[in-house]
Amino acid sequence: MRPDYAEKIPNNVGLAQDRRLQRALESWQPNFLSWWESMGPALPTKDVYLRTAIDVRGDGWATFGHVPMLDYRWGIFLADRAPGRQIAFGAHKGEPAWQKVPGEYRAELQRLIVIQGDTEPASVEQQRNLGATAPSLYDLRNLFQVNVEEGRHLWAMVYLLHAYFGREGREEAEELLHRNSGSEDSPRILGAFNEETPDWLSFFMFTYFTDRDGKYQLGTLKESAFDPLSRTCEFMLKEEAHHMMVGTTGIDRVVERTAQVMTENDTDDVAAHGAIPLDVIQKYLNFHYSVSLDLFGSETSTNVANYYTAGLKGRWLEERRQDDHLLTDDAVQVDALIDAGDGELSIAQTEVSALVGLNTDLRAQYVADCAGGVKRWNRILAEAGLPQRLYLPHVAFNRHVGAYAGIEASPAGEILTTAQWAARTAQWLPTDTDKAFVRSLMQPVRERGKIAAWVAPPRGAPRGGGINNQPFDYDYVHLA
Ligand code: BYC
Repeated sequence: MRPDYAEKIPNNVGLAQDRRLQRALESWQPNFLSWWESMGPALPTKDVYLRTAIDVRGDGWATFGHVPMLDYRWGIFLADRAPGRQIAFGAHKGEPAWQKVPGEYRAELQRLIVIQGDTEPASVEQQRNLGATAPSLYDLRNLFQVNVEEGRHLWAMVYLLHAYFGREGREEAEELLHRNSGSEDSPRILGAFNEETPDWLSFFMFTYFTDRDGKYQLGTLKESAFDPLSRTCEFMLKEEAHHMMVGTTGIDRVVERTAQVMTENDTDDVAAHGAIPLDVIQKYLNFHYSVSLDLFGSETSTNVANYYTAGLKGRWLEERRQDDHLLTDDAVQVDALIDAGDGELSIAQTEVSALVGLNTDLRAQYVADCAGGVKRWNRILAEAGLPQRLYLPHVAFNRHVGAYAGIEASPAGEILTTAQWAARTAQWLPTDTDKAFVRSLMQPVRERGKIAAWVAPPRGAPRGGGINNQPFDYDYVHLA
């Protein structure tokens, strides 16, 4: 299906042929726009150099131009249908993928789509005030690109709810605009999406660690037997790559600037020179990594086993796995807290059925990917001739979901008493002083080609290094 871009809601799902659905979505649209105005980016702008998806093929998914943000064409785009697609795993393996929702899986599928949908507007809300302190117009533009695409990802889930889940789906779509990040009365569903993103170091950490959970969760939903969900997630993943880039290169640039100031001044204490000390970067990393690990659920989960067996949620790169894709006879080792019998708890592993261990399987892929970032940042330190290194804390550190939720552990993985934790937590997690210091550095820079002192410009600046082959000093954002 070729996209219809002339319509009120751009789409490649043939919305014009389904008047009822079209009317329902068109009546949700003004609610979305008023949510965007009240909860989306707070900084007033005239227009922003944005990528808009107008097609899923060729270059159509990345059409660049200056657009007023409220006129951004949020649309519904599914990747092309793979003719004859078969279910790749679980009890329905080998059967044709579903074009409709089977009655027996309706509740579970709806829940997965609602949880996914809930994270998208949550992240926009968390990032609402960052525009005021952007370190450059280039970064400001990237923030807004991430925001509009998270808005589009909300549309993607709302389309599924409206098109396939009837009245309940429409009610859930309304709720997605009513819950709010950090709200006392109606918070967002998952923990990490109720945390604050008050500064740009947090933003880069969030787009590195939390968006990366999104990448892996979308990867498992792309395997879904429910074909419209699979095709939606496939296209979302394409856009998600830019969000990963913002996080990865954002932290690169913070580390690079810190390393530069350390070597120029022959000191670790770069705060006095307007850069972010490595130990503060490590504390932010510790926080965002541990909070994002919580997003994978418990190490063992009957929910995930049921999702897999039913064909609703697969594994990362399911079709490349060399096994029976049923997993009924397999076992895996998962992290656990073991009581040796003397009341002494220890961090160890235990064997469970592969099906109930699937959250651990996905988390393991994620952890390996995160280690790639740390390697990059350590290469930057090594190239600057510095001996210090960043690291990923132990999976038991600062956890609120899963096997280690009930204990305190150090980043090295030693179990601590409550008193030991209280005495040392300030060494490992950002303190109010750290946060206030980082916030004090966040002075906006709004001149073309200029950048704040705490972060390096992107590689290739000022002539290159920008978006869509534009230079770093391009006029990415026109402020109001
Ligand atoms: N916070 O059986 P368990 C993204 C609940 S990010 C609060 O271990 P399960 C994005 C859980 O719901 C990706 N509650 O969990 C990134 C369950 O409740 P019920 C978002 C939590 O079900 C950046 C109970 O605890 N997408 O796209 O195996 C920017 C027992 O849990 C949490 C998805 O997550 C938590 N952290 O797995 C923008 C995919 N963790 O059922 C976007 C859809 C667990 O007993 N979601 N609980 O009432 C899922 O696949 C699963 O629901 C989860 C949890 C992986 C989240």
